[in-house]
Amino acid sequence: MVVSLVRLATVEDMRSLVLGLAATLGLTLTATTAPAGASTLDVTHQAGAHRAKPKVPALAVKKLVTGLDHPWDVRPIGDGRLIFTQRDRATVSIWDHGDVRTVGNFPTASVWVSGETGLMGLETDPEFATNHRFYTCQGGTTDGGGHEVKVMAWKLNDALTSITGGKKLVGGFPTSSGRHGGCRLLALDDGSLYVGTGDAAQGTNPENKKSLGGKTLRLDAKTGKPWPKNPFIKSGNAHKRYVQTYGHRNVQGLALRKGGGVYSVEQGTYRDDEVNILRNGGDYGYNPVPGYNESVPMTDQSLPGKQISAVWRSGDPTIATSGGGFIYGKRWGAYNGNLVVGALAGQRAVFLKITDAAKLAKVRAPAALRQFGRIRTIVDGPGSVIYVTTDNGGGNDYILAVRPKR
Ligand SMILES: [Ca+2]
Ligand SMILES: [Ca+2]
Repeated sequence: MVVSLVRLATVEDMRSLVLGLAATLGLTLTATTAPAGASTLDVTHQAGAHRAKPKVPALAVKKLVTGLDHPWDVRPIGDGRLIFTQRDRATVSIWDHGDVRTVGNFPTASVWVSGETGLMGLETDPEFATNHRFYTCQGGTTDGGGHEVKVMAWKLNDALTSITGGKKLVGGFPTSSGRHGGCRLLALDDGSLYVGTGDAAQGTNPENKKSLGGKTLRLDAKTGKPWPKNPFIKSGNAHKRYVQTYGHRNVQGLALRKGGGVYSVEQGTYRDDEVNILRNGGDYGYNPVPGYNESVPMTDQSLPGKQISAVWRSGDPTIATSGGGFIYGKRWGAYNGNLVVGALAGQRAVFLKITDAAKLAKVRAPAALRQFGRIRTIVDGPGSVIYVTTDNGGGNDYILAVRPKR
């Protein structure tokens, strides 16, 4: 048995095993009494001993960058620096130890800014340190004079002061007034780029696999081509080949769990914001027809086929969830491994403990993050820091640096 135990790769595997063993032995261990680093042998030897519960840490919150307007997304780029987008200003900026500089040559005037749409998701290439590539999801104007949401790839110069090249990876995401424009990006080490899109407040988009709206998409970050493992890769329809999951309303969060897949965050109607675990080819059950009928369920199991239930949902009313990220580090204590989700209308950050079987175990919303108004995006930084963007507008937004207090 020991031989099979050592093959277990992840902390989550170990935790569930510890719990399983504890149940077998008649112990009273719970999820919170099995510390992340505990080995199976520890538990066996210390059966009945009291182990310290991971504590819920107090949070230290610092206004790191001020004077922003709808900062939509942010990434750490090494040496304590950050790169971030502002939605309506349609700028890319770099924060370098107190100095903020706007990246030169970014074509701000070409970004279509309307309502919820503008310069939104940003992602750095996994090899950004050497290739200086990053990606944005943004509104744009089509050749025919209409509008679209699209994903662009950019390259920065060595000094990280200016754009030296740009390329459209994929476009043609539907638009209407700018409502439900999505749009979040997540790059994985394997070279794939995930995109979470909005349904443009058009009822037929989410369940229509030939529309890029109300989807998660997956593409090759270098070429912009559909990722070869996509579920409909053999389709004759060019859009459908990009689709990874469908039946979404407005995907504004994508989060990679270490060893445990990719999760999405989307905004509900008047009820049921959702966190979902993405299953290749999965239907997430939003079908607001006829017209744009928002009285339908966020996951309508009465649709043909199987609709995948949410891991977490807000219930009624919604809190308007946007970006989310898993956070890691021993100093986070009971928050270590949580998915942290920003809420706009709810003006908070929701810390979700999710089991390795993708089941919700605990929900917390610490008071320290309830005093900055609307929260857009949560990003795990190096060491024990998370970056949080606010979304209040009026040029008075922040990027917050949040740490567990020692
Ligand atoms: Ca759903
Ligand atoms: Ca069904």
